[in-house]
Amino acid sequence: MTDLSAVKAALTSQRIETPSWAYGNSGTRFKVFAQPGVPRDPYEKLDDAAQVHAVTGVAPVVALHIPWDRVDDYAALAAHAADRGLELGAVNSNVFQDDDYKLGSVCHPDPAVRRKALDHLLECVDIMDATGSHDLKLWFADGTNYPGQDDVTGRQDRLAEALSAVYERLGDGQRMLLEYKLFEPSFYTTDVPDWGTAYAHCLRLGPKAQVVVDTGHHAPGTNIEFIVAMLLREGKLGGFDFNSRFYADDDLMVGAADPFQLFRIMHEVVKNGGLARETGVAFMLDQCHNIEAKIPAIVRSVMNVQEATAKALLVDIPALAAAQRTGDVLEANAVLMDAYNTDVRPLLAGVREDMGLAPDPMAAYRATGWAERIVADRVGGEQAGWGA
Ligand code: LRH
Ligand code: MN
Ligand code: MN
Repeated sequence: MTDLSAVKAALTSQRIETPSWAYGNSGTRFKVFAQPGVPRDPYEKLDDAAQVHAVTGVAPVVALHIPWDRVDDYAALAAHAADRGLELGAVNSNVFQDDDYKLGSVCHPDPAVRRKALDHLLECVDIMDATGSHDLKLWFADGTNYPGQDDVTGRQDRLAEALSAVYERLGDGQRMLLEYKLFEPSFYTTDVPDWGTAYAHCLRLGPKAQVVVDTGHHAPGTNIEFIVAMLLREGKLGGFDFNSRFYADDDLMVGAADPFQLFRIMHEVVKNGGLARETGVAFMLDQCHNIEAKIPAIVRSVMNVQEATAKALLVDIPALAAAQRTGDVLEANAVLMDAYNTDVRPLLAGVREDMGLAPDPMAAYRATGWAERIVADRVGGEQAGWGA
């Protein structure tokens, strides 16, 4: 038997972090389809994020990406967020969009390029000081395309040197989250390709360094929930970049391609205590809405994470443990599937009503008229987007 009031309390206090770049234009390398009404600057991205939080009640944190969200006054940006009931979350560094980084950033063979990349990472910590952000998210496009192109372990040494310089710069209550990715843009070696490499670096660095699991960054068929369980067990799961994929790093809406996988991941999180705020696991989205309307897509994504979380909370853990103890394979599997097959939408509608919200966030957003207003108001100027 599951304690429904505890389930509801957990769902009410969950915090999902939305990415500033999901509100702007994005596309593939073939075409960016511009959408009318998208934000023209980071302030307007926060205005849109506030709409997502207003109808879901669980998305009060917004991640930044520097330099896409470069502003003159980061304290003013944080104040703009606070005025809207939001806070600024992870600062994502960007050492992948400069000509100098053709052969890498912190792993580049040229010390001058490495210095430039490190200076950017340190600048991101300065920004965290100004915004009150706790997390620095590091993803490196570094790697090689051809066997023999560079020294594999030499690059690891350069990476370790840069990471430790950043680690030393972190203040109290700040941490660095290291994200891995199997391939792309590098096609032969990637310097942080998997959780083992990220974990090895974080372990050497210390407790303020943790691993980020971007669900789109694995080989097809990888058992992501096993990675999640292992990292949680070692106290090294910093958070997620949630999205879904059919092929590679597709950045589609989380829970759209494989809701069962999302449930399995959330089951490991819930079962191993990762939902508790104190563990610091950050539930971030990292998505691009290339062809669908952006704000409703983010609302839908938040709802998908909530649904997977609710199902995971409904797993009858004592019954599962009993079946596991007695080796009752079919019963153990049935307990898990019972939770997964529960329609949790009425439960979540009730949770929202208890929070003073409308039961259906998609309808609530449509009723605000915000979508029409931004199309009318945001004319002129450069529209912000991935890489802009
Ligand atoms: C890399 C990545 C990383 C970047 C983001 C825009 O593929 O997942 O998190 O910062 O995309
Ligand atoms: Mn990511
Ligand atoms: Mn990615």
